Amino acid sequence: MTPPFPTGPKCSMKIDVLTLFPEMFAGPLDVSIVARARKAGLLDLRVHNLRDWTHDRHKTVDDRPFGGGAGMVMKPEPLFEAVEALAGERTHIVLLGPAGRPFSQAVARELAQREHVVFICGSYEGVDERVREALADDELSIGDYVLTNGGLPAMVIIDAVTRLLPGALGDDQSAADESFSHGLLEYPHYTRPAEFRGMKVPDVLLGGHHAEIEKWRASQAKQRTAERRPDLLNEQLEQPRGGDDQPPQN
Ligand code: 4G0
Repeated sequence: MTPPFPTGPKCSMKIDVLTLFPEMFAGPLDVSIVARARKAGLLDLRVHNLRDWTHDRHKTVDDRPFGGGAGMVMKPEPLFEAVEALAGERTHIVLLGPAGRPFSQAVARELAQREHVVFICGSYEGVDERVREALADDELSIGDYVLTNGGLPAMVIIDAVTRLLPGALGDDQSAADESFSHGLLEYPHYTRPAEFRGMKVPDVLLGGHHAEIEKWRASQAKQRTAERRPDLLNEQLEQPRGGDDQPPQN
């Protein structure tokens, strides 16, 4: 799925995706901020069919597990050949799987610093362990649930990373991002009308007293986080936030 526009060397990030279902990727990555980042040359995203690196008539990508058991396992050969064709010296290779390191905003910031990332979207019951051992630099999970393949996790991560690329968001939007990077949930937002079906916008927001508004928003964010995600408050004490997390060395 190469983009219908030229992608030059001025791209700040290149992403290659290896998947058995490249059709999945049309849609989410062709709208909104990700589409705009691609058109602007900030992101060079290429989705590849793993079957392009098979050699047999049936384009075989999986096989029965040694030792027996249900399900199929993805063969190492197509994955190794694909990665060897796509990767350079400075490529970061990420496997998507439920046993991976938990994905988070901090991990998104980490990935956004890379110049080239290859995502391997596993399917079936998993991939041959030698892919994890000798090919992948990292394994990521988007949450504690099992999906039919790694395509949706790859798209989730690409979305989260793309909006962090310099120039991907408008000035209004990048300012709005800051509250989450402080590690709290967002404060409540309102727009016109000031009263809708009997529901009123809090008076403090209508007064135009900037310092009062900031105080109210901070207290709302803290209260909301305490009620809904007390774990985030603990995390703030244990490891103070900041966009300066260091990426692990390959
Ligand atoms: C089982 C990621 C299933 C093993 C992928 C991949 C959920 C997630 C799959 C693998 C996935 C997640 C070892 C690559 C594919 N499901 N939670 N399904 N391996 O991020």
